[in-house]
Amino acid sequence: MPSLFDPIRLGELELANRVVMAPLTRNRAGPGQTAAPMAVTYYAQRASAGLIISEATQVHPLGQGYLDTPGIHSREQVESWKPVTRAVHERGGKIVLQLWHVGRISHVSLLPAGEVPVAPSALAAKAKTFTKDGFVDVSAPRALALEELPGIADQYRVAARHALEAGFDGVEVHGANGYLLDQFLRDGANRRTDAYGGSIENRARLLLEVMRAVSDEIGAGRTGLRLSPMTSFGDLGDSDPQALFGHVAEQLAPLGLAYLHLIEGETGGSREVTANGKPFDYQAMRTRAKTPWMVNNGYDRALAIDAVADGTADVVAFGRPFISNPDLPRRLREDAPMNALDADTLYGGGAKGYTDYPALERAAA
Ligand code: 8OZ
Repeated sequence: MPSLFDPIRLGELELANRVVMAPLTRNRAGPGQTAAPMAVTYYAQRASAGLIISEATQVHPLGQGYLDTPGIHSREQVESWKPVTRAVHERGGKIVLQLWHVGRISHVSLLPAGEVPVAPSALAAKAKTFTKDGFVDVSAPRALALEELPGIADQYRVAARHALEAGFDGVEVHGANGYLLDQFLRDGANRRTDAYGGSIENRARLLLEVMRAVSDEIGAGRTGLRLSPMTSFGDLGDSDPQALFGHVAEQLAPLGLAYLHLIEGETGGSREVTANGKPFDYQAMRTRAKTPWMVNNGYDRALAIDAVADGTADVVAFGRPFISNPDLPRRLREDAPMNALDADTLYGGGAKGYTDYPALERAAA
């Protein structure tokens, strides 16, 4: 039986174990939306993960939707990530960059002067974001013109190239949680009447073009994708997630991606969510994807060990447990006690709640 603590190969990515650090937004970027020096320590402390997925990182200035999140579009940003990837590699770890465009989940105060958020359709989400003035309603978006869409795929392509230049082992495209690519997928947010709206095939088109562009640029074996078929994040809604995500999986299969990363259920919430009265059948989607399978959302030690042992998943991503336990793989292996999470230091701030959670030796001393 495979074990959570066994090595595994996902495409071109060789993982020392199957405990993955999930992408975690921490809102601590430096000037110019660079990775701050503090991030070097933070990620290095977590290098014993089989794979680290970086915090969501915008591919373009219009892709930013919250205060102090890092980017990968400027030269300065590329340089700022190099010490991070070097420190993780020096400790034997692997790290991919999560590529993010928030679409309509943004506020004008976070965007270049005179710009408004972009979206498949000019429909505002009932959602809040965090700005320098605290939590505010997201701004009304404009619909992207058909002619702009090749440029969006190109933003991800360039960002993927930048990620490898910065020393990342690959990228994970953020297709989850109600951001731009998810907005295109769902009929609750996508009301377009062109080739990118309407049918499932049309709504999946932008995501698939992005995945082909990124795979073409850096290799599918270095490219993953995160999806959240059942989340209500971002006020999306979809009439038939099973059909939609089954189609996406089937279309991705020939690409040979490194992995698909599934948030099961409600992001950061219940794993038991239904659509049209039925739970989502993740294994049916997996059968069509024929791709290494990463699962996430509320996994504890027993659930993770069982999921890998019975083959339900190839690898398991942990979010909040990795914030408070930098040496999470060891703690899981030894069934050691976990540090408690400080919910007040998740978003923004300094070293407190970021780089000051102790590893096991120090906790025991
Ligand atoms: C928490 C706060 C802000 C953004 C996501 C990138 O949900 C995020 C995010 C999470 O995927």
